[in-house]
Amino acid sequence: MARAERSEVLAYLGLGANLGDARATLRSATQSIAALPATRLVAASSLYCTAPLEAAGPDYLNAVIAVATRLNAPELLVHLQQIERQAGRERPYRNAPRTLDLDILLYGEASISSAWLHIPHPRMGERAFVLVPLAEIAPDRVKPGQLGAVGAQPIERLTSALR
Ligand code: A4P
Ligand code: MG
Repeated sequence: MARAERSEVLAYLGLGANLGDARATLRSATQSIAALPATRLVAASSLYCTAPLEAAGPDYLNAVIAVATRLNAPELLVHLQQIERQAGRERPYRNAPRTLDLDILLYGEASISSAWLHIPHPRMGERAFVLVPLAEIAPDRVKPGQLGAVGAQPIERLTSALR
């Protein structure tokens, strides 16, 4: 179907960074995402400082944003990976510190499992750095009990805004 004929889908994106000026990178990435074709920014969580989970290196800054988009999920992923590359993202090993990580957490109600795209993001339900900012902007997308289950993971809401 041609993009203009598609209806908008509400997608939730996880943003993370723990190298370089993470705050500036997340703000700039949010602006770049808002400027993607057929896409508009609907909501942005606060910025959160989080301890690395299953990873080494400095603390992360994390946030979640909501976009309404006519891009399909693979198209959205290609654009997000381009924004990651523009931020200097390198992938030396799994869960390596990174200048920018952009994950599609949810794409409407879609359930997708392909070689290179899994939606909902398979690990989102185990992670305070996803669930806490997601609950801030979309409490209905967090299942009862999930927040309690990740309550021991260190996460601090920052007073400065993402945008
Ligand atoms: N891919 C599959 N599904 C998706 C999706 N829904 N969104 C594929 C985005 N990409 C998806 O991703 C590897 C491949 O996953 C991509 O090529 C894409 O085809 P990547 O970004 O290159 O690698 P990654 O970031 O190491 O993988 P991933 O899955 O994003 O890692 P995780 O599991 O999200 O963990 N601790 C704190 N405090 N904060 C963090 O942000 N992040 C991680 C990364 C670990 N610990 C952290 C944080
Ligand atoms: Mg990623």
